[in-house]
Amino acid sequence: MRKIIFIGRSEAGKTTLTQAMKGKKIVYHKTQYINHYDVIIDTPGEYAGSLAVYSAEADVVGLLISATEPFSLYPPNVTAQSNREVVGIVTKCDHWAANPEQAADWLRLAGCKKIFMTSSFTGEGIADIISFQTVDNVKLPWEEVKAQYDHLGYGKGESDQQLNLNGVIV
Ligand SMILES: Nc1nc2c(ncn2[C@@H]2O[C@H](COP(=O)(O)OP(=O)(O)OP(=O)(O)O)[C@@H](O)[C@H]2O)c(=O)[nH]1
Ligand SMILES: [Mg+2]
Repeated sequence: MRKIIFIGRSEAGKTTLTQAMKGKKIVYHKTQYINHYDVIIDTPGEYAGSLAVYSAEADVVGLLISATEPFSLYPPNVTAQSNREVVGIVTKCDHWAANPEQAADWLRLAGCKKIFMTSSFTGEGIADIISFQTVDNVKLPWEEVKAQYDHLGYGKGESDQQLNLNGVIV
């Protein structure tokens, strides 16, 4: 699994997304989870302006923006500050005031090539992020949670990334 760090302003939905991805069962086993399986790093909203510093903590950066935002705080091409892959994550797509396409455009302007459309409330897009992180055959406790999301009708969450590790396609 690739470790992902969530960056976004306060109220973007980072903590809720983290919890949705882990599932209640994993939150319950938090100590063990942190010691052995921590592949999601939740950050405070204040980290949003420090992409260069904190992205080194992880393999991938998830830049979050809520679909309800009236504007974007991300400067154009801000992803260039990071030496990690930076993917965009639009949150709260379920919200009555959501404008997911506008939010996705702002993330593209920020430099994100890959965008996930998500809702931590309905489960939309959650399985896709988990699949995106999965680059080996390590089975994580929340694979079970992912299986539940797979049944929600948003697709199987198949990653479109085919990584070739030591000659083995995963
Ligand atoms: N409708 C809707 N609301 C959401 C969703 N995700 C989060 N929220 C709400 O948005 C608010 C902020 O969510 P948090 O997860 O605490 O946001 P955060 O990015 O962790 O905020 P900070 O910790 O302050 O940086 C809460 O009231 C959540 O219930 C979602 O998918 N849909
Ligand atoms: Mg939080």
